[in-house]
Amino acid sequence: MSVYAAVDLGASSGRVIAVRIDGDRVSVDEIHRFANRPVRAAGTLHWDILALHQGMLDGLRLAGPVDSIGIDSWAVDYGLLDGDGRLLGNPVHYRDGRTSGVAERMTGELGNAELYQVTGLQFLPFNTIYQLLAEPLLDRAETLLMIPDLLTYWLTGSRGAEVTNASTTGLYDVRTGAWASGLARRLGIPSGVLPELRPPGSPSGTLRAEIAEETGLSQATPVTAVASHDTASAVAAVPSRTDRFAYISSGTWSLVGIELPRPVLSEESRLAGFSNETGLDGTIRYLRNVMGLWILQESLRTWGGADLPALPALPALLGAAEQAPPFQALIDPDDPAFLPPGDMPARIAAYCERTGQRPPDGRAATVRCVLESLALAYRRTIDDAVRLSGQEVEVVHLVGGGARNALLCQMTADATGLPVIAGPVEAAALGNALVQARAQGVVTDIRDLVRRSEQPVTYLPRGDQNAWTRAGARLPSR
Ligand code: LFR
Repeated sequence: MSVYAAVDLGASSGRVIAVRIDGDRVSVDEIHRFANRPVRAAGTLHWDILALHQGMLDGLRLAGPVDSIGIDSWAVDYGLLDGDGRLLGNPVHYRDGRTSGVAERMTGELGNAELYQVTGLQFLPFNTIYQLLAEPLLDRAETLLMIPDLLTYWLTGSRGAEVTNASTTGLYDVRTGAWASGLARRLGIPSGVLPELRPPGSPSGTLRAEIAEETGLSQATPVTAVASHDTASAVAAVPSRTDRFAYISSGTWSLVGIELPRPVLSEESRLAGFSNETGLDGTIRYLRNVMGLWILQESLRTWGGADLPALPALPALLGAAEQAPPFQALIDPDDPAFLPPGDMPARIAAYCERTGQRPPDGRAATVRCVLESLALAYRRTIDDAVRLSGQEVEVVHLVGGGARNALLCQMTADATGLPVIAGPVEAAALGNALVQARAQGVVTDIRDLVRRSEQPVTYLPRGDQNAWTRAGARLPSR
């Protein structure tokens, strides 16, 4: 039996998960979960990177001996190291306001169309490239490390840039699979700060002596570069039987798209807001960021008054939402008003007033509004992905925490008219661990193993398709 530690960092919590593989049997054990609480200091929203590092070390100690360790997290954010390898400043949260207006100012120097031709990334104000243009510490930096690469460096002393995460920076050339150094230079970003690229599956060193001591693990424990962008790990673990599938990686964000062998870099695709992110083994994750369960999480936080979502209240609310009348108020989840943290129920009400709708009356109606709107945004995104890529889709795989939300899964099946296969919930951690296992020769076909070891739930479309089509027409197209 082999054991892999998957460190999986999400927007509100981090986890260390032990994945055990014994032939066809795969077990997933959450060893340690710790809060990821962003900290606002002197007007800037930061990640508490030291708490994340410590949470990871605590989890590794609890996990005991493992065959390898891999780290994945959200994308786009980074730390800067000085010439002595010391962290310069605390990594800033992508939801911080420092990037507002940056992209607009930059467009004079380099058009969005030209940028898309190279990077294939949808315009998101928080992409690393825009953060770097607002970064006061850049000229003192020797090395830029994305969050999982920074934590890897702290574990092993080895520096590198894992490819799937590098592909979300806006400084990666999706056509050639190399850093877009020319583009970086033109923007005044010293390309020397960008470390050597590492494909998922490659070794990232072994533990520093001090880390081995603190965790009780052998110093020889290898750290493996996995698909370190959480979405890339999640898509790697989609248990598809066919190429004709769409995926929804549903957590704080919903990443909705298809997998392609080559990027789609057309002007139409850019205008529709699609990204070509790099996936495992050079695949392209052709997807759009849909604002996701974030709107629901922030609503729960507002109602609960707590710092973390009041999860115990969720099942009852979902039950009430199911009974609430359909298609009352609808929002466009991708409206920029929903990006920053804050009082989502108030923003939903404001959105409704702005668009001539009556705001949802009470919590159940608000939850129904969010879920129906999300299902419609999924439908819109899958339709666009099919149209722009020419790839047909016959099934939707919904993975990540959202796969637990039966109402959302059923609505997605109803809205898209396609079967929805929900699960695994732990897709990112599984993808993370199975890339490690493959690198050690323990696994050959990751998706095949997920298919044989997991029991996903299938939701078939029901109800009146035309009602969803009419409701979809109430949302703006992208
Ligand atoms: C999901 C995710 C998305 C990325 C967003 C910000 O956790 O990684 O793929 O666009 O977070 O980094």
